[in-house]
Amino acid sequence: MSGKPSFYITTPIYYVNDIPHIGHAYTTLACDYLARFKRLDGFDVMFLTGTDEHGQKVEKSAAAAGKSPLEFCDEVSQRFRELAEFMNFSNDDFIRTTEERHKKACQALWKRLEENGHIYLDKYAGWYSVRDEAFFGENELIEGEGGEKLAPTGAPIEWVEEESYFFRLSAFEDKLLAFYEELPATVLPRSRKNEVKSFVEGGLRDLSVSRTSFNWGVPVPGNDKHIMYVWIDALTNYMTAAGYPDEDGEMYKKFWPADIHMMGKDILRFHALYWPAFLMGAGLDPAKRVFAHGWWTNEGQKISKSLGNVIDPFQIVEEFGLDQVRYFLMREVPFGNDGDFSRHSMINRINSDLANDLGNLAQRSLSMIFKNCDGAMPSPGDLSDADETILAEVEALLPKVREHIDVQAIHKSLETIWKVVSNANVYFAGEEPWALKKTDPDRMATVLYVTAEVIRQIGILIQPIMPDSAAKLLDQLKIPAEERGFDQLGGDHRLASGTAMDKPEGVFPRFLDK
Ligand code: ME8
Repeated sequence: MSGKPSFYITTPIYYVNDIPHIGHAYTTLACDYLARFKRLDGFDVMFLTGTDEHGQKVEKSAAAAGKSPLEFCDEVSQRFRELAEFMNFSNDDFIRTTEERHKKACQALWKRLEENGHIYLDKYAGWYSVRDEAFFGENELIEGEGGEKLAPTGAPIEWVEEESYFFRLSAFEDKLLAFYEELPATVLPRSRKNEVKSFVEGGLRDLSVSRTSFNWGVPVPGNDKHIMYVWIDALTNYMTAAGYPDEDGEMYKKFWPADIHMMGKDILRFHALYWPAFLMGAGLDPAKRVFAHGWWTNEGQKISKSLGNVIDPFQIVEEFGLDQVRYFLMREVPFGNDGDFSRHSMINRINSDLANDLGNLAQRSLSMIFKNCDGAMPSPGDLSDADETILAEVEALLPKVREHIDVQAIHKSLETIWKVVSNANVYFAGEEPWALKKTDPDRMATVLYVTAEVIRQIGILIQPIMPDSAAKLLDQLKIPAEERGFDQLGGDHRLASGTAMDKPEGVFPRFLDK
């Protein structure tokens, strides 16, 4: 293992009762962006995603498809793996809760909770929603159109009465409230933290953590009539992948506690409340941060299978291009807020930020170098104030971008970079290198060199969001693979003059709507 600092980031593990859609792609993309950023910034990164394969919901979906649960899980889990490859996600591991390593971790955690006196056997009588895989109190229910009782999410519920193990969640109120205040930002965005805090302050009831009415799950150690509640099983995946229960192992020592659990706001309570309580109960450290991002709608409507408006990530990438979709999803909506997917805004982003701003700047300056500087990177003469200013701006980017990354303000990290792209366009247009060609070729060479150097640094900085396009830009500038890390940013690593260039090709085409 290297002596680099570590960074462990996780996505939720997705249910296999549904094929992947834009919402799943969004969460994993956000993690991919952060993971790639950290790797380039010198961290030893572990980025985990995977599938949540146990529970009643999956068992029912498999039966409806006429398949055995495992057969069904194999197929859908594979679709999530394909999505990860297709979207160029750089996950280091892909976990499935049906794996043996995971069963081992779940049972070890359970035993620890039991040994520590946090689990007891009793009887559960109450409401359960299979769709949410969650229990609800009478006071949380809402009324459906026909007057029927529904879960707060609108999901149908059933009355459950069975013997069940319970986790003493009620004993963790004070510890949880202290934990939220212990680190500067255990739960982000801040509004979400307040939401979780008020829920805890309202009082916690013990949590039913086993079921006897179905089989598809991890058996409770010592009493295999009971299957573990699917959320205790699912949440443990984050530890399994870090090598738990081998607490002395290199992996565990390096990566636990995780730095960020990323998810949508729908499952915040499980991550910011149950999960830290389980871990505290087992005497283990909770993750340092839980980040709950917002919810995507489609052209203003809730995305749902029944409305038939589910956005297929495979299809939009086919249509708009991979890096274009990656950029749009991370740039369009303040990360943490809800967002709306519309073709109109997608096309706008592609054509303005990518084709016009960055694409044109790169294509125009590199073409001029190829045509007018003997096909090689020119040598700059003395730098003017305007040259120094734009170079200083690009060289000051990393700490600013890093600050946004540290609080997962993903949109701001991109906005900050694009502000410099936009200023570089103003610089380029103002210097008019095409006019200097005749009047002052040396000055033209300097302007082109400075612009190319700005593009080099922008190219390095945008690798996390658009890995393929950034690689094309850096290839055109002849930057070797080992000189693309963030340690190459700044004034000490400027472009070597005299390097032979190829005829550049546009990296960001305009999107022409049919
Ligand atoms: O909840 N907008 O799995 P899941 C944004 N297995 N994000 C969305 C979205 C939308 N419209 N729809 C889905 C589960 N997501 C459990 C998790 S973790 C230990 C167990 C994303 O397949 C978002 O990240 O229902 C949300 O939290 C997740 O998919 C839910 O995935």
